[in-house]
Amino acid sequence: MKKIFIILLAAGFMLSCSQSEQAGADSEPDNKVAMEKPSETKTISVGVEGMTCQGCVSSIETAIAAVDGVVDQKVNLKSNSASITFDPAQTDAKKLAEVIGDAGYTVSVN
Ligand SMILES: [Cu+2]
Repeated sequence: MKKIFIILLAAGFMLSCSQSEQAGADSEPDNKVAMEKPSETKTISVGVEGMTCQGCVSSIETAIAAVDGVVDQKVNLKSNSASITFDPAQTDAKKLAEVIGDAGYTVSVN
């Protein structure tokens, strides 16, 4: 347990070093706020009917990826399902189901 604490201390020290180096290096605009990952994400699993090939998977993936707040997704052709991780502050299951529906597939909530 002591060992872990020391490693954490060392890591924290290195982190603060690199941060101060960066701050002194230049004055580029700070885009960190926009790049920040949501603090809380939600993962849903839905059934998707109508997929027949990998092309269908790609169309659904593209449609889902275009939705603001989507962090991760897995569309599975074999199990006719999709697992989507998103920021609940930016989107919700209803919106995602709509997007999949608009792409031409039928969503059934598991
Ligand atoms: Cu297809």
